[in-house]
Order: sequence, then structure tokens, then C-alpha cells
Amino acid sequence: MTAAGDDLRPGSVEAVELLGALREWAAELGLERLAVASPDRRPEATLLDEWLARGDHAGMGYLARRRELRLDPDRFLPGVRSIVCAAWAYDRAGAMEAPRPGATSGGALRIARFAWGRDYHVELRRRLRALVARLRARLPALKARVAVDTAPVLERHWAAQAGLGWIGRHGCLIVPGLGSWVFLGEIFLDLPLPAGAPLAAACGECRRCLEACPGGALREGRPMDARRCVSYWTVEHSGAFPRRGVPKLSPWLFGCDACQEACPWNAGGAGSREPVAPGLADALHWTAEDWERLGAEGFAGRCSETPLARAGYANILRNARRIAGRE
Ligand code: B12
Ligand code: SF4
Ligand code: SF4
Repeated sequence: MTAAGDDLRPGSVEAVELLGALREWAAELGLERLAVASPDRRPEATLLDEWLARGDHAGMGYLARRRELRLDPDRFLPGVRSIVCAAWAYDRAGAMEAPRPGATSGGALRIARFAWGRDYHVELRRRLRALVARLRARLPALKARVAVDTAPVLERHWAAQAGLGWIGRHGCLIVPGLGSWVFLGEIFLDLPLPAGAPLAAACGECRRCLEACPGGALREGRPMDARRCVSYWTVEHSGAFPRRGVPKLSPWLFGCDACQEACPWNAGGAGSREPVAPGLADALHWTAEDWERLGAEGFAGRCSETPLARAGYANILRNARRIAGRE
């Protein structure tokens, strides 16, 4: 069987031209950056295996499953020749009066910025699929597979290999000029496009994120311990909290931005052009009582298209009660 890119060489005029077109289309779709990783630059199995062996993935059993798919891009898309990595800025703080770090007077609970808009899984996937459709108009035989967050793909690894940005000590990808307030998404292609080169990490002597982390989840030189991460407990953990081992959540109702807010690379980052989800604009300043009063129906009405919907009202209420000392 012939692959879509059989006539294309990675450095050829055609391949460079195609990447240029992809970048233009991405910009039209509102995606800030796009770069390509070579599938040959596979992730180190030991980093993932040791992370799992230590139990750093907490209750996220799905991360231990499909290990081979996570480590081998050729299993994710047989015949893969390029991994197109996109960064989509999500910080909407510039567009509105956002609660500032430490400014939680009046008992306002905080929602991390990644959750202020409409569900990014849906929105980013739609944009990446639109890119695939435009490519297919030129190359009908193209094999492509899109990944956004939930797919068994180590997204930060590929984005770093593509040179889209570099991984900071907080573990997030920092994109020059944008900071780390970006979502990542990928298109695996059987088409050889010119790959980028990794950027040098530029944390220097800074350790602000490690100091700012409320649960002590971040460790020098290796991926974080999710058992100590507020984001894990407020977003991923379902059901009652265990008696021991949950860090102090306050003021984070959903997600946590402490490590990223402390990061100097996020000081002047470009904001998102997307609006805050209508149901959330005023809720960004709510107290635990406000969330309690909302009720399941009110929650569905306001939050159904946002990342909060995945957690569900019961878990959101559990978080609010915990912060208010009532759980
Ligand atoms: C599970 C998960 C979580 C878990 C666990 C976090 C973790 N660090 O693994 C929890 C729930 C805690 C979480 C929290 C958050 N997440 Co999250 N999460 C994921 C998910 C689904 C899988 C990550 C994974 O596979 N982890 C396993 C570890 C071993 O892999 P890894 O962290 O990707 O790291 C690999 C490499 O990057 C490298 N590496 C990573 N860190 C470091 C550090 C050092 C020192 C070294 C040497 C190497 C290294 O080694 C690893 C193996 O190759 C990804 C989406 C995806 N499919 O990749 C989103 C993703 C990483 N999350 C994202 C976001 C936005 C968040 C939050 C900011 C949300 C919030 N505000 O609450 C926080 C940030 C917390 C933090 N400081 O990392 C974005 C990050 C975007 C970016 N700019 O980097 C992603 C990419 C989703 C997306 N599509 O945009 N998340
Ligand atoms: S998201 Fe919060 S708890 Fe998790 S590593 Fe960052 S600062 Fe620590
Ligand atoms: S806060 Fe400092 S150490 Fe942490 S990621 Fe940002 S620059 Fe690196």
C-alpha cells in the first residue's frame, strides 16, 4: 500500500510549502503555533515507567494502560512520518477582571484558567480536524489521526521535540512569547514534513513554581507526583476524598494555577482570543455557598459546555464543601 507522502521528501520544496500552508490555515483557525516532531524521537520509556512504578499517577489508572501506544507513535498511527503539534492559547485573564493570586477575599473560590472557556477537547479537536480536511483536499490518500488530551499520547514530549516550546520545572510546556497558558493537540500523519528541533530549557536558577506549589507535588528533575497535586484532587478524583493524603485545596475549586502563576515566563504571555464561557463569567468570583445554591440543574445550564461538566456537580460541590470545611 502506498502512503500519502510517498512522493514527498521532508526537506523538499513541496514539503516546506505544505508546512507553510498548514501554518497559515492553523492561524486562520485561531491556533497560535504549529511545529512538527519526527516520530523517531520517541519518549524515554524509563521516565514513564518509573513515574508509574512510584505510583505518581495517583488514581489515574488509565495512564498505566496502553503504555505501548503512549511510547510508540507507530502504534498510534501505523506508518506515521510526522507529528504536527499545535499550541492554542487559553488565558482569558486579560479580557476580564480575574481574581488575582492571593486575592480571595470574601471567600471566592478559584477556577483554573484552562477551564474558563468552552470545553477545549471539543474546540481544539474541531480545529485540528479542519486542518486534516484541508490537507485531504490536496492529498486524498492521507492517513491522519488527531489527539487532544485524552488520547494515549505524551503530548508535552512531542511538543518539546517539535521545538514548539520547552518543558519548565512546573512540567508544563512553555512557548516563547506565549508562556505556558496553552493547550496542546497533535495530528499524526503518514506524510513526511520538515521537523523542528527541541529548544533549550530556560528555567535557569529559578525555582518559583516549586516554592509556590501548595501540595509539594513538583520535584526537581522528574515529572510531578500527582498524589500531591491540587489539580489532580479537584479535577480527576471522583467520589469522596480519602481521610489522609489530600493537600489543602483552598482556594482552588477546580484545577490549580499556582505553579504557572508563579512562573516569570507567564508574566507577559499573549492572551487567548476566545471568550469566557457565558455561564462562568460571574461564577469565577463565587463562594462555596454560591456553588451550593446553584443546584444540579443550574450547574447543567451554566457549565455543560465547559471542562467542569466532566467532573460533574457532585464533585464540584464536594470540592466547595471541603474548602468551606464542611466535607
Ligand atoms: C494526566 C494529566 C494531568 C495530571 C497529571 C499531570 C502530569 N504532570 O502528568 C493532573 C490532573 C495532575 C494534571 C494537571 C494539569 N494539567 Co494535565 N494532563 C494530563 C495528561 C492527560 C497526561 C499527562 C501524562 O501522560 N503524564 C505522565 C507523565 C510521565 O508525562 P508528562 O507529564 O507528559 O511528561 C513527559 C515529558 O513531557 C517529560 N517530562 C515532563 N515533565 C518533566 C519534567 C522533567 C524535569 C523532565 C526531565 C521530563 C519531564 O517526561 C514525561 C515522559 O515522557 C496530559 C495530556 C496528554 N495526553 O499528554 C494533560 C496536560 C499535560 N495537562 C495540561 C494542563 C493544562 C494541566 C493543568 C495546567 C490544569 C490546571 N490548571 O489545573 C495542570 C498542570 C499541572 C502541572 N504542573 O503539570 C496540558 C498542558 C499544556 C502545557 N502547556 O504543557 C495537557 C498537555 C493537556 C492539553 N492537551 O493541553 N494533568
Ligand atoms: S497545579 Fe498546583 S498543586 Fe499541581 S503542581 Fe501546580 S502548583 Fe502544585
Ligand atoms: S517558575 Fe521558574 S523554574 Fe518554574 S517553570 Fe517557570 S521559569 Fe522554570
